[in-house]
Amino acid sequence: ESVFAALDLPAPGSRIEGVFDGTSWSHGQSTSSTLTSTNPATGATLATVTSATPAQVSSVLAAARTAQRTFAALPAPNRGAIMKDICSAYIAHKDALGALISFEMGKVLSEGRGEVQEVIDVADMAVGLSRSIVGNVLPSERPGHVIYEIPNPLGLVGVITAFNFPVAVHGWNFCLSFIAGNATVWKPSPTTPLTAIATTKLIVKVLQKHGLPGALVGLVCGDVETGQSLTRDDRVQLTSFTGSEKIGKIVAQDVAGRLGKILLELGGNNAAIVLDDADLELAVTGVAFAAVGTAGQRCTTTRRLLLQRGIADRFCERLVKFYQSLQTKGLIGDPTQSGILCGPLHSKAAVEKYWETLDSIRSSGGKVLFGPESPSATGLPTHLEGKGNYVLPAITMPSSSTSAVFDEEVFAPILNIAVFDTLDEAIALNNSVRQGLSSSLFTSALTNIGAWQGALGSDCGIVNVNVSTSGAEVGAGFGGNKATGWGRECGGDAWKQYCRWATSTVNYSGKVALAQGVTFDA
Ligand code: UN1
Repeated sequence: ESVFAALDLPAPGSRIEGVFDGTSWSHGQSTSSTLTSTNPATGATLATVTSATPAQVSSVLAAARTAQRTFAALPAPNRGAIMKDICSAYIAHKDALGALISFEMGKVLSEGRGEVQEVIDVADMAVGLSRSIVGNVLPSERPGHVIYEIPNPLGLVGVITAFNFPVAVHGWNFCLSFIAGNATVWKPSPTTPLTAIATTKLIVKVLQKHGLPGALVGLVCGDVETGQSLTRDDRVQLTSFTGSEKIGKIVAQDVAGRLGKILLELGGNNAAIVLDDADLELAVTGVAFAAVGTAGQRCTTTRRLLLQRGIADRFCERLVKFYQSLQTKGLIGDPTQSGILCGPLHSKAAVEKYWETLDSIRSSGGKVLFGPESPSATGLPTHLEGKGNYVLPAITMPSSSTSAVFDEEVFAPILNIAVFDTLDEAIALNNSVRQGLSSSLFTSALTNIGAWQGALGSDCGIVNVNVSTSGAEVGAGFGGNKATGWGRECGGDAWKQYCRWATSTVNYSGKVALAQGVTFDA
């Protein structure tokens, strides 16, 4: 209750409007279609939320477009000054918003707060960038000419986010897009609408304080129909989509069909490689955090563990011990209680997928090194039996390193192990899947690092050394290659995608001069 009140949300269990066009919530209409926000730890309904019809999406876009035209004229450093206040609003509400994420998504409290911190970091970076979104001045081959590359605002950015990072992924896009001079329209995951509503309200309050229209941050809660109304609309210049490969393909086709710009952040199927010479203690902790953290529901979760033969048995033993301690120390449980390391899965469907995956590993000749014996012997503490979407994190050894289970991203805490002999073999295994988001090499020999980072090394967007596949900071570009979608968000050059670049050649000479030595004299 107090978390809801701190975020200006009505009491738990209420019906809430999930459409915001800048002036009113729900645009004065009530739709019949609603979403349900459910607490994955208890199954309790947190809210029912109205979703946006295609007509409502269209009017939210129209309002955003009008608002953006005025906003674009505001100098970037002034946009940054507003972002500074938005950053302060995130800071002031870090605990409440972190707790709401924990209630609605199911991640543990420290990760919920960490997610808000990630937004604070990116907002902070955006404030700085607002004084340095830099263009280029290039030499012209023609005397008395100069070439400029100028970053202008793009216009409207559609941001479609997933349930697993219900605030951070929006923040990555919104903060950069905002200081670049754009309006955003956000379609959050249909299962985490409350977090999106609370976040939008926070931002709108700051905009209003500065006399800016709330329509700069439109919100359209909803499911597939709502999303497609956004992705198929020509007014949306850039569509940023985070989610599954399956839906990503549909979004990509919709956006390509109208020749729009797209930024895709799809599945990961991330491997950690541990070499014989690695610091095993460091590697065990790194692997365990990335495999069990967020109950295995990050795009960056370690799903494949590749062990060099010399340490394979020892490493498995240590890792199993760590997993056992989660059980014996009572670290699996209610995510909103402090000290818990592993909360429930977000949905019942994910729980089913978890059981199916363990079943298929066993029935294809693989072993479960740590995990439940069967759905009737879950290995969970008795107080969690039959409650929420809890599962015991599992470690498996599939029958072979080419087993089909290694090809798919299963959004659950299941870590599958393969053993290899040489680093080349490990890199080949790392690169053998469709996805290419994150990867880690644990080694103490400097000479291995070049092979890992270089031309014939890991083909992922994130290529870490002695650092987990998950838990990236915001300063560098974040994203993957291949079926992960090639997108880059957050730091690095990611901000450039939110700009409409103008290449402008200016002639100061008063004389006609053509490039490439072409003459055109009549
Ligand atoms: C995601 O799982 O969609 O690197 C994002 C990480 C976080 C972001 C994960 N900073 O694990």
